[in-house]
Order: sequence, then structure tokens, then C-alpha cells
Amino acid sequence: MGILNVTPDSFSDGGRFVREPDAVAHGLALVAEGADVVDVGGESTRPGAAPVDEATELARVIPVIEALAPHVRVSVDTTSPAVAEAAIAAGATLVNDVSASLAPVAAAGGVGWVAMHMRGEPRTMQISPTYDDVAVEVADHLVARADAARAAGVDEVWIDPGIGFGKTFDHNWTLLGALGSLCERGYPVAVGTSRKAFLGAAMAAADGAGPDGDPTPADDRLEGSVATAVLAARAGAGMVRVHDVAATVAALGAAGAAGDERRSAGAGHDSRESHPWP
Ligand code: PMM
Repeated sequence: MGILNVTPDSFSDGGRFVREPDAVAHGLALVAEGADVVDVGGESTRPGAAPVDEATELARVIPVIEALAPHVRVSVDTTSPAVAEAAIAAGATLVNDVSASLAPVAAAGGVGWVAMHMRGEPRTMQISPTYDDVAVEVADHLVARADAARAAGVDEVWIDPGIGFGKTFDHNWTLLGALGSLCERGYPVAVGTSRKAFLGAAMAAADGAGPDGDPTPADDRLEGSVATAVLAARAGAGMVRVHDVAATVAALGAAGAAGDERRSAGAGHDSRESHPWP
């Protein structure tokens, strides 16, 4: 899933694709790079972001969805029922819902739904989030929402642990480590780590920065983003939401090539012995 933020203020690509022709061109570029889905969002969900009004959000996303839908599967990243409905009418077939509350809209529209876990709302979610057991609480919450959505008639339901949404950096790493068990809960799993702040801290630490050192800037988090996308896919996630589609597709392909079938189909020898995974 390639990310297309039609916003002036998203944390990484904010402001780059506010003009409709730029947004459409970037969406088509993501398709050319290998995205199966383009996720169009008109409201930033970065920590501290203020909500935008519905008319603004509609004006940002609907023309872009109409232009892209003939070429690729489009999802709409929104928490607004009206925006989701209009996006479906414009050709979106997946509702990417960070509030995990729009299942009725997806059911009525006959489209898929991604239920993401968030604690609180973007304006306040990073103020000391606490959990007893983050992996269990997130999984139980998502499965309850997903079961309700299935019962309400949504056929395609994805669950997403919501990396960075009401979580500390440690929570994010715990959730990534627990993806395998989330994948066993009966729903396909989607994950978004791309360029997020916990990677900025991890990459700076790996570069030798001390605890008070500056994080690696958002635009320089490619390696951490790709590495965690591969980790997620290897743990069983069916969809990764990324800014850098070409690099991610290449890395997933390479990691897949190290996987069982292709690895053991190597030229006359079992390459598992010489190139074990990981
Ligand atoms: N992250 C962001 C926005 N939407 N949707 C899903 N399903 N999962 C995520 O992790 C997620 C999301 C924030 O990232 P952005 O500002 O780069 O879009």
C-alpha cells in the first residue's frame, strides 16, 4: 500500500502533493513502482495534528481518488463517515480507518475495511500512553472490532496495530515483535511503520547517537522503514503501508527469494545451508 497524503501537514510528505495534478502524478508513480493499493488521505494523523473540516478533506481527496481509481485499487484514509461515503462513490474500494469506527460505512458501500488501533485521538494520543500488556490489549480490541464488522456485513476486514498511535517507542517494538501472534487471530494484518519517529530514534542510536542525540530525520529513514516492512511481512502481515514503494517492493522480493520455495529451487544445491534466514 503506497501512501499518498494530500495534506499540507503530514509528518513526512506533508505539503508535497497538495495540488491535485501533483497528487495524481505521485499516485501513478507509486503504481509504477509496484503498489497494489494507493492510500489517499486528506487529514494528517500525525501526533498533535488538528482535525480538518469535512469540506476541506473532501476537496483534497475526491478528485484524486476519481483520477486514480481507474488505474489502481484506491483506499481512503479517513475517520469521517461522509468522506468515506464520497470516496467509495468516487471509486475507492477500501476504507483505511485509523479510528476503527467506519465499519457500517464499509458494509453499506460493499467495500473492504482496515481497522487500525489508536489510543485516544491524534491531538492527545502521545501523552503518556500506558498498557498492562500492549500486544494483548491491541489484539483483543482489534479482533472485537473486526468480529463486529464481519457480523455487520463487511467481507474484507484487515486489522492494523497502529504503530505510533498512542504508543511509546517500546510499545511499537513490542507490537512488531508480536505480529506473528496477531496474524494468528483470524484476520489479515496490515502494518504501517514507514518513516515513523521510533525509527528515527532507532536509526540515530544505531549510528552512535546518545540518548539525547537528534533523531534521524523523517526523510532519511528509508533503511529502517524497509527493514521493518520486511520484518512485518516475514511475520505474516499481508499489507505494508509505505512511502517508499520501489525500495520496499525490491526488499520484499529479495526477502521472499530467501524464503523456502525459491531458496530451495536454487541451481542444484540447497542454498539454505549457505544462506540461512535471517
Ligand atoms: N499511519 C498513518 C496514517 N494512516 N493507516 C494505517 N492503516 N496504519 C498506519 O500505521 C497509519 C495509517 C500515519 O502516517 P502518515 O502520516 O505517513 O500517513
